[in-house]
Amino acid sequence: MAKKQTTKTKGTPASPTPRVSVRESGILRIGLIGYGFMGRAHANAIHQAGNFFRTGRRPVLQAVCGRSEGKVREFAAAWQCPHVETDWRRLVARDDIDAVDICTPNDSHMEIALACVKHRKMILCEKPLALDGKQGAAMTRAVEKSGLPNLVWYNYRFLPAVTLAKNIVASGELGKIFHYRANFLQDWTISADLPQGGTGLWRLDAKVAGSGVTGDLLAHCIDTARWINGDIVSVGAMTETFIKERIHTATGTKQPVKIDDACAFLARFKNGSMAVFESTRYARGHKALYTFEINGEHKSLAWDLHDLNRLSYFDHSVQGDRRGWSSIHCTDGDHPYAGAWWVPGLCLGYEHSFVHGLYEFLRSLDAPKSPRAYPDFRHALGTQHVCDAVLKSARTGRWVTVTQA
Ligand code: SOE
Repeated sequence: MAKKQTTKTKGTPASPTPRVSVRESGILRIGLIGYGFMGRAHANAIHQAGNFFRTGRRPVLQAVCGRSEGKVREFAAAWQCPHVETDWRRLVARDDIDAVDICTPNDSHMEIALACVKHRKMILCEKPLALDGKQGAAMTRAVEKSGLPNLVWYNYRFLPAVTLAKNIVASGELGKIFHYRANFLQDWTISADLPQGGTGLWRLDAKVAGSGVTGDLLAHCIDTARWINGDIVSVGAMTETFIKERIHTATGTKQPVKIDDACAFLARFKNGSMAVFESTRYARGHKALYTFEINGEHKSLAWDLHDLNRLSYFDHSVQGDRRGWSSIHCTDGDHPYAGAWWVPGLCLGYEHSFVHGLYEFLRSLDAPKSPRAYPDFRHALGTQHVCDAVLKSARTGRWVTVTQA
């Protein structure tokens, strides 16, 4: 079936043209640290990226590291990974690794990233960048000084409908932007019996996670918002911790819960628009409902993770009784990334966002001076600063000016 030509949108770095074939001249050997839910999402991206997108380097999963030898061997067998380590320091030091993919809980990102710099490895780091802006700044300084390519896995921006929203806003079609609003709603921590700490539940332990929904979920919304609508300059926030004590898996005793279970904040963008953000793990019925909407002078856009292939679009210039919201099914050959996959009309899913993120990273290795479509450490540091400002505002009850990265 004939595919449409890829259209280029003015001023955007992110309109991928995967069918332009670049000669494959090498491989990128990736060492993955951590093999949980995110480890699987990343391993899948490493497997798929080279088959669907041609760049100068084909990614391969060269080694995987985890503390439990049995489990890590099982993971390596499932993902056809030839080498296994049980100490991340050994993985980072390996000569047969070009890039390290950090898929561990947040409190270890900094130490591992600094070791990667020491061993001259490129870094792909799971979000959020660090526990806070102070750590994030140290990591960003080190990686930038080293000149090593670096990415942080804010994956949602790589979904075709989200990239299309970015491209439409960058073209200026919306006119002046008035409003940005985003939600990320879940319900998995409502039970008071759920412990904190340990595999899967480290997200409830502030020492390991840094924060609750702010760093885990709102960070995604903030990354997308800053990418599409520019810098956030000030925030006014409130947070709540609904369950004050939970058993800690390490001690078996009840300990105070120090993460934010829910957070809502108002924000002002540099471009003059205003925003409302909300996230909670207590929205009964919602498992992972990420939505955003942007209202401009001429047009509005809206997106919903539960219907991730669609971008809703309102164009005020349409006259008379045909004026209304339309729904763009972003699966055609000229939608971002879609032309590299199936025939028009067939859907992509959550996992493709990681494949596309890795593709953008590989593409930028071929053209290091071109603008990047992926979040690097500096962009993720900007997001971290917004998270810090949100938490400070909630603590003090005052508006906070955001430190710019
Ligand atoms: C938390 O439940 C979580 O898995 C986040 O950690 C991810 O970043 C998000 O994409 C989905 O929800």
